[in-house]
Amino acid sequence: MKLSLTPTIRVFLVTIMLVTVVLQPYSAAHASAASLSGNQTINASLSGPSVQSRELAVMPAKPTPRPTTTAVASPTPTTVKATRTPKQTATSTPSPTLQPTSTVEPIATTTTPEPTVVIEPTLTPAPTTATPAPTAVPVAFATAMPVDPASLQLTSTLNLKVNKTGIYRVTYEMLRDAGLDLAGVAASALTVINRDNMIPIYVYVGNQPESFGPGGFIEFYGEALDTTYTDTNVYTLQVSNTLTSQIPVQDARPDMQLAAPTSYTKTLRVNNQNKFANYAPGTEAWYDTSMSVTTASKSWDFTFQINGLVDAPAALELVVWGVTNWTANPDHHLVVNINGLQVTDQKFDGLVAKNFKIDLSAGVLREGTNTLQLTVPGDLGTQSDTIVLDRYSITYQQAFNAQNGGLSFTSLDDLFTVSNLPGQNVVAYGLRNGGLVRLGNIDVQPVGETFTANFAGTNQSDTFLLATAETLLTPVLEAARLKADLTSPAEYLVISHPDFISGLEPLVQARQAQGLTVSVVDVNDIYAQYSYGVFDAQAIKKYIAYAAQNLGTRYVLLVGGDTYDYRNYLGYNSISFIPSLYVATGPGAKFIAVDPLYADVDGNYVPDLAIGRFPVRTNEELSRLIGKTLAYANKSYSGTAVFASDVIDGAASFKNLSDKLATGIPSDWTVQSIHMDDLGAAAAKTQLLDAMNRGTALITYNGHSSPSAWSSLFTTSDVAALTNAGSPFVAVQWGCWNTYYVDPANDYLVQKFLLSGDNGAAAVLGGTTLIYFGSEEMFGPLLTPRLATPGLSVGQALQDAKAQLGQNDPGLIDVLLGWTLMGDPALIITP
Ligand SMILES: [Ca+2]
Ligand SMILES: [Ca+2]
Ligand SMILES: [Ca+2]
Repeated sequence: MKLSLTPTIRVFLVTIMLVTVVLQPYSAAHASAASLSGNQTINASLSGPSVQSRELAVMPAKPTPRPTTTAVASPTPTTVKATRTPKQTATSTPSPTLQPTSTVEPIATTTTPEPTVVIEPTLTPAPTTATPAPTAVPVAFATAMPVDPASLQLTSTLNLKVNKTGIYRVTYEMLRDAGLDLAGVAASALTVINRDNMIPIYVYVGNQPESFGPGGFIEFYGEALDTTYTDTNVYTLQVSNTLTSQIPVQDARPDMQLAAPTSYTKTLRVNNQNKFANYAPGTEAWYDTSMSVTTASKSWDFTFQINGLVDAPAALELVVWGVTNWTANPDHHLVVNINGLQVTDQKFDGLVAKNFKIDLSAGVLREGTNTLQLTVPGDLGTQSDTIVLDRYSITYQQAFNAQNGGLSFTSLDDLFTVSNLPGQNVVAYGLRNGGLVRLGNIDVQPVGETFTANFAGTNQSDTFLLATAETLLTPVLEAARLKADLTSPAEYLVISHPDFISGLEPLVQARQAQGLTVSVVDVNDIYAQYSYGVFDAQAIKKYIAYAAQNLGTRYVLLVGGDTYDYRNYLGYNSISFIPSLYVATGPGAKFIAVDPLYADVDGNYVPDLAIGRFPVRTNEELSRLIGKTLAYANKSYSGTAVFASDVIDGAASFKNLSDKLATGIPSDWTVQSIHMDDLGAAAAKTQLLDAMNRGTALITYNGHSSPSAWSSLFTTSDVAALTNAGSPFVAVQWGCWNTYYVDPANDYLVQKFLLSGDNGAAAVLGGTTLIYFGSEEMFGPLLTPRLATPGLSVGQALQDAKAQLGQNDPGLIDVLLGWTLMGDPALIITP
């Protein structure tokens, strides 16, 4: 069986070992003791089953195990480097090499992130008797309205952070304990703001009827986010001079002569985010389970619970990805059973996301535990069949019985009866087109040990949210940030996680001494002003665009490491100090971290500023990297370069490309060529290590690579043996994945070169994705001479080379965005 490839694209495969890696106790470098900022609250309650085995991000590369790892060999193909003509087409996908090849069993970290302030709710009796007198006629639903900034008293502000959607209650006492005592404030002056809109709130003033105080509370409808970066939305409580948006109370006194419906249509959604796949063909990179067979059928069971099933026709929606991509069509065969009954049999082709909607007859679903079984028969004659379960949902008829203290449903009727409520203080809201009413005069009756609530519907299809007062959601309270001045001139703009700001001083002084205006900005101030306090990489992009247009910014340095596991699905507690933007760089690389996109101000995928990152996680790492950056400026070995290359691979001669790039170096430099084709692996490695150790300004490599190795020439474990302390080099890596920096559990070449000691590199350039040989043939000759140009910074050299490349080849996203700088963009290779 041959891989499906278009004639213009050649993909080189090598066989690597499947390694089962047992990590050492979680590296301090990843789960640093550094405090989590308020914007990086980690959701401790992960939904779904705990992750038993964890895979690395799918990378067509060979991970290098840490020193104490044990490896279990099993051959698996993987893509290391592809050659192609410069223009990509969407039809080539180097699968089945996309299949995950490694599993990582992390040792649980003992580092527990500092929690943000969580205020335990004070149980407050619900105002079932204190509800304002009901009106007999329906009231208008209250909706959000733009806020008038002049009406706000900014001295009294508190952030209310929510990560679930529903009705929230925050009490006077919780606010007081968080530092905001609102005793005596008129209810009408309390304002909750989200994204520059006043949202409607319900205020119960408490024991004194005149103004807010003890026993009082505020209720609001909080909506969680669901982005790559966070589930946490930020609302701000402020005191306003003008009347604010109050939620009206609707008389919901039930007419018990009417008949209440017995069920509503419920959709149970199961989206376990167990593993990350950067090749994912769907809309997001996280999936539930990868299912792979060769020629023998295999089945996977997924169980889900239904409590309160009303037997009726139902539906299953299944989102799966075809992964393997052979010349055969179809590549995939999937049989779906529910509770032992086959409900569909599907065949499909290629690397693709499929959304199957399957009707289920009455009787298929059961009360209690149900089993979705997915079977991959492996009977298509292909070498293997890999299908990924991304998510599924079940839509069925559900009785009106509360679970976990409440119930939310959408239905149309004039009377509703909700049973199984754990308390008698029932709070209920109606939601229509984003507008809210609070329901008054609900009839609550004890039934055995639980309670049943009866209330009038509206005969419109409204959403109702019921909960007992004790089970209402509680926001996390946090002092709102004062507005920082982010308008200082910043030719050299540093965007830093707060942990590292004080440690940046030596670098700031050095750049100021060059005559650059320097501004160091706390990334949390950027979130506060550009994303309403929400943790979002887009805020950083917006601010950089502002700085480019208004602050004279030419250089951007991001200070802080990153992880692709922003929402801690894997439970490693890895921290994103500065998040990354993600983009598709090719047909098999869909979710790729790319800092250069931050520097693209006009949206054409060509960077407009010089940008680099210090991927540090501790102040010790920052200190080392600044030390090397400044030492490199004073190096005694300027004008020295090494051009090393991998063995030839078919039509891809890395030696030839290396020699071609070396012609871009000025003739007064000392250039050493180290070609594996000429020397063999062992001698080449010896010469390379010698060159690194004696002090060489520029070390370039051409060839197959991974996050942890340059072919067999150099690996992460070789860095520790380098003896070039005080004589760092700049590494320029032509190959795939060698600059990958967002793994949540492993340090790779980037971190080893830059951060592990006083040896290694002062800056690293290369790919964070699968890079095409043809792209590098175009880009390499543009970049190399610029790196050697006297006085031209490495960041400027990259920007200029990409600008020139983009004029003729704007589609080469793999290098325009996937080729990055880890280090100071103002670093100069040749003074
Ligand atoms: Ca998913
Ligand atoms: Ca196929
Ligand atoms: Ca641009």
